[in-house]
Amino acid sequence: MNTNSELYLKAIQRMNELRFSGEYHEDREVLANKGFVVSELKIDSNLPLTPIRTGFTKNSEIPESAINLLGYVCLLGMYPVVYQGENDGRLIRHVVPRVGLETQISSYGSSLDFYPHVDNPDLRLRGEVDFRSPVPDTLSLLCLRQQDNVATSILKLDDILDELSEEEIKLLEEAEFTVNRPASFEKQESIDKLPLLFKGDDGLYVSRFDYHNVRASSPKYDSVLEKFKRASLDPKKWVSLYLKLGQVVTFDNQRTLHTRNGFKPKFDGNDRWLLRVFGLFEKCHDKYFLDTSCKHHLHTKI
Ligand SMILES: O=C(O)CCC(=O)C(=O)O
Ligand SMILES: [Fe+2]
Repeated sequence: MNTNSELYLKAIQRMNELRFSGEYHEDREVLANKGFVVSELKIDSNLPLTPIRTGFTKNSEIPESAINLLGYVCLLGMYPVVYQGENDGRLIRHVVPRVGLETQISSYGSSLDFYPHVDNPDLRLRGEVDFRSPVPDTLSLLCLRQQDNVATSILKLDDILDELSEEEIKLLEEAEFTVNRPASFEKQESIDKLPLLFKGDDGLYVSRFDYHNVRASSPKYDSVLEKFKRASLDPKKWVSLYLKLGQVVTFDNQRTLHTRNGFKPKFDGNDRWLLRVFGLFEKCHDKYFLDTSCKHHLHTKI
């Protein structure tokens, strides 16, 4: 059995223990209503040093944290996944400042602001119909170590759309935008002719906005994209979370945007360290898995 499947089995067991603790009863509803939810999980008391060079620590070195996070994601009703070309196929991503990647705009970067974005925005949004794998429905970030003044901020998509006219929203629904694959992917590619917004059958919008990685295909769409970008930087729309040790935030990746401000890494092994897991509201069809040996690893063909 591969590492992801082993971890998932343990997580399912842990999910039941967490459920019967009664602590997390309302979390699923809060996530659905607010777009994000913050909770607390038990983490390992003896943590190894933050992996600033490799960006990787074995699950066996952080067993409580890894299993509690996965168990909690399952408790929220999510199916954990990872994407081809990212994170070596492992479900848990270590969000740490890595030596040499200070200026990278990714979960391994540090010194630059990571502006509002949706993770993996080049894939298929909820409700869209095509062959691509689904954009993650949720992200969960569990804090193992924190540094002063580093916030993960969440913005609601609807708060941005409130500032746009109907005509402007229509322009963003047209397939006239190019999305670059984020820096965390091994291969840098881009995909053309995508809409930035999609309206679901429930009347709610989802987005693939990524401040650093989208551009308009022609000048006709430039000004609305600029307006969206400006609105996304309005601090009044941001809920800034200074996650404490053991706190976990889960947010709807398509109905919100998230950001992280720049910070100075210490590179002494006590640097900021979050664990990240992507979730889908439903397990997807086998055809999206890279191969049948791991039913968590999605292909990212575009
Ligand atoms: O470091 C954070 O708080 C967020 C990082 C992030 O955007 C990500 O890992 O997708
Ligand atoms: Fe992100």
